[in-house]
Amino acid sequence: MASHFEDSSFLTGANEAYVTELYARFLNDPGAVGADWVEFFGQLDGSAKEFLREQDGASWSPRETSVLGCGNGGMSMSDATAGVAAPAYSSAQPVPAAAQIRQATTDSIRALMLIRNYRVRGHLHANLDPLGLVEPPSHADLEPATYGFSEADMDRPIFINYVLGLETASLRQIVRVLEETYCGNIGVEYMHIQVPEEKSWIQERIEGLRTQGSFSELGKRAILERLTEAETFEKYLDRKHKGTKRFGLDGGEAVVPAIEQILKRGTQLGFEELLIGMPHRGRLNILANIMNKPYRAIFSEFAGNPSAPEDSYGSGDVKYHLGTSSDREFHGRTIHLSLVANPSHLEAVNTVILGKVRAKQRQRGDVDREKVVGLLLHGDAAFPGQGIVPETFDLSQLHGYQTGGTIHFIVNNQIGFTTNPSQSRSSPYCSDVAKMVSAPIFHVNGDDVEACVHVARIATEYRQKFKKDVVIDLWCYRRHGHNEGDEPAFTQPLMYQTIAKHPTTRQIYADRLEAEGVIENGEADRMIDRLRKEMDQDFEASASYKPNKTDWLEGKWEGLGMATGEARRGDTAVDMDVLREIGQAISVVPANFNANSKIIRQLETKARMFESGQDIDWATGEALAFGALLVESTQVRLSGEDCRRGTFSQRHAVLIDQKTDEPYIPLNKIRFGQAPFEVIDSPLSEFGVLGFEYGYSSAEPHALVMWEAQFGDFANGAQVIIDQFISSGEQKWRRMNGLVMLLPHGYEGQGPEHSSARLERYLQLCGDDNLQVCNLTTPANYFHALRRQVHRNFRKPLILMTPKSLLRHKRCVSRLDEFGPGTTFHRVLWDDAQLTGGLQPDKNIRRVVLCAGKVYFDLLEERERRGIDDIYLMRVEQLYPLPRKALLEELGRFIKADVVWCQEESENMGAWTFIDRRLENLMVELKMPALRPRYVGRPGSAAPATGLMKRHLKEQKALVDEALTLPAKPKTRKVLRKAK
Ligand SMILES: Cc1ncc(C[n+]2csc(CCOP(=O)(O)OP(=O)(O)O)c2C)c(N)n1
Repeated sequence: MASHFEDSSFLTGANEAYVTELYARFLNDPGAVGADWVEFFGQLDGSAKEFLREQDGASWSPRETSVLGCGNGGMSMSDATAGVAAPAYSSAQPVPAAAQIRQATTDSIRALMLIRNYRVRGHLHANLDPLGLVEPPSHADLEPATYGFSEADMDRPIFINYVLGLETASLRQIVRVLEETYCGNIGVEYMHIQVPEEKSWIQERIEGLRTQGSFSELGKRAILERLTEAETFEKYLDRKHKGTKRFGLDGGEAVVPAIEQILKRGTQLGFEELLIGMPHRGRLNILANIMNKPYRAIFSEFAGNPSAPEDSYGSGDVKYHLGTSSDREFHGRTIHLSLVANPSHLEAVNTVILGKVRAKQRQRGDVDREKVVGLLLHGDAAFPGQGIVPETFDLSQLHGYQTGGTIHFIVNNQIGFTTNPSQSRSSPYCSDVAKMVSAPIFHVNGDDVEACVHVARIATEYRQKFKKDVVIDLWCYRRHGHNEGDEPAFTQPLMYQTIAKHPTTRQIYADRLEAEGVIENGEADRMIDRLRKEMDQDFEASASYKPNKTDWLEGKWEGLGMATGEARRGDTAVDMDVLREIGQAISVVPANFNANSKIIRQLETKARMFESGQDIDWATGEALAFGALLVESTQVRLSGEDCRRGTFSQRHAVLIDQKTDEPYIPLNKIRFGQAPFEVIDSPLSEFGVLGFEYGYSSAEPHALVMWEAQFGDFANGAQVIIDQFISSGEQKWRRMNGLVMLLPHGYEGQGPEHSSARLERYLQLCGDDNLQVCNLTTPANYFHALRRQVHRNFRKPLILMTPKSLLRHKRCVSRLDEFGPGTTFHRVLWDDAQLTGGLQPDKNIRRVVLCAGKVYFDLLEERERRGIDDIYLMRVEQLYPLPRKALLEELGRFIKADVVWCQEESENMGAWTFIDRRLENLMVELKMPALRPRYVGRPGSAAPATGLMKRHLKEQKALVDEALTLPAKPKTRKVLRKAK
């Protein structure tokens, strides 16, 4: 292979002298050379000077006229390597060091370059694939010839100044150490890390032990035992339930001892709680052998029995999605483990775990984020394939979301269902996406279980020391098909021929320990026999096994219960003096705070609201809800894109000093001892952030946790979290959740993409009392809706269509006393005009127009403009659960009226298809002659709204007009007779 040095090298000919001299200059004055040379030469530092001085007794000093020319200290490496700037060496000048110094120096430099490149790329030559099917690629940077070394040079001593622990060594020796360290069964990627301290920490850990773990005999036996448990469990299930789906770990058994190491080392380093998110692969094995779920419980589920008591509520879920928790003890310290339930959607659980970790860190006062830690297991196809993975990394170091680093563990079985790696990613490694946060990555051969345990230990220590994400990429294989009923030879015949002949990881390790004399002949088989007996006993016991409890209302959830009753108002009113106290906090800034002039005007307007007790707008109603919870010691957390200011510049929860950029958060200044208000501008992510807040909320039922979409339609980027967690989690996993989703919604001529939060989608998900879906019209009702989230003894997700133009609508306001004593949330709002005499009595009302949200104000204003007094506007503030009783009562007042459902959304969208039959049922029950509601709104359409303002206005006018236009009154008989 041609070396770069032969054609464009900067270490041959004149450039050799040039670099030699550059090095000498550096020794004399590091500032005299460019920064990249400094870094490079840094590795030769003080001792190298001595080395030079020792040569022939020469005391070297820089020449006045040198090969570098004058004042060329800033020469960069690339200048030199490009060969553009290096002046020719003048042989007429005296060379201060003899040719041998030059030789020795260039040898050192070239050897160091080789060493550096092994650190960067040695992993490419590592022996990672247990099946030996993946040929490590050859790479020129790892060939001595590339640096101008020939075979003849291999045994010449080279000074390398204790790099790799060697002072002077032959190249042959150096390469051997490098191969051992970087190209064994572990391949480490860490040279992309930007923080020198982290990089050198890993380097020391790797080079110190040459990437070999050192295990005591006891440790080795423990590893074998874990491995035996992992293998025997799968084999046992395979024997008892041949072909039944279990997504076995077979081929990746080393995962179990490696995780065991994370627990053990982690506990020593301060872990008190570990939250695990993982896919289906190997889940049952983790449940049994890491979480210590009794074998009998798992065997009972295999026999088709439920995982919870028979009479438990909910739909349940398949056994390889279920979560559990347990306590384990290591060295007298207890660690609480939670394996979180997850849906089939790979990787979707990632940020849910992060949110839970963050909430639990707060609960434990874990400010250093070292007691509660997240562990995420991944598949090699899912990790690069699913977009949630980079979103997860993106959250890892952000102030509002950081959890002190997640340990990522890729169970890299080199296949995804039937798809080969070459079809499932463009990157060389499945782990490459982790480089976006400069995470160190440990690739390891899953058949070298000690290497796996060793990297698990380094990864755990790295996480705990640097509080950052770290990745283990454990290369293994999948012994069976994607699930146990699948035939893998259909698609990967050669791979599976190799697998069929390949001994198990346990067998390989048992043989090794036997050869080492750690275990006796036959001892490994006895371990298996012992376990089989234990499993036989549990198998028998599983026939009568009855799960005796569900764990869903324990810990922080204690005291909460199932939702019952219809109105479920909660006690949400707040004393007037507390409201005023909050009002004061949110309408003034400290004297030394330089507020923006427009903000000052807004604050003055706010102050007037509280003085008059009138015209409380939406954002102020919201601030009152937050503030009242905070003074009641309830934590409030809101995150979403630009939500500190608010997409519509309405919230201003954080004010920025115009001279210093310092933030000021009024809601954190209500009173001493209040709970904290956390309001976070999220990264531009929906899936990841919504998952995070869902996770946070599921771990902390006593906080108000909210996610806000920039516009409601963007929430569809988080559809998996909505479908798989928010709407169905309680039924599938008996996990309640009180998350609030704030979704700006309303037809205001902003085009197809900013009008609809897709209300219809949420309504279609409603069933089993799983959600609350509201489209509110008053700040006071918004206030009560938010407060009731934490003021009742159950938790339900709240999906809120939130306003845009109504944020500044002069009629979308409430009085201060509507937040005060005696007030509550209303699921249906009646027509205020009737109270002020603007409407006929009930019996004369000819039409009831039911609606929700913003269209109410369009209808109200037009009705007033037209002076109509026999059309009643009834607002359905809560669409699900539909307030049946309240609607029966209210509609019952207008038996003879016709009923219109008016919406601004298209007929195939909005609430119509949801409410149509439900309203009809109510009307039938009330025996209303009109029998059915009539639809008034935009006709069905593909795009939610028009992009043309003129057309929007025309459409809006038409639907309001239709809703308010009554059929002509039937002519009386007398008139008819006259007409004849
Ligand atoms: C989001 C998503 N898409 C598709 C699937 C269907 N599916 C289940 S497992 C699997 C292959 C996963 O491969 P990998 O991540 O390598 O894990 P392995 O099963 O090999 O352990 C696929 C495509 C899924 N569960 N989730």
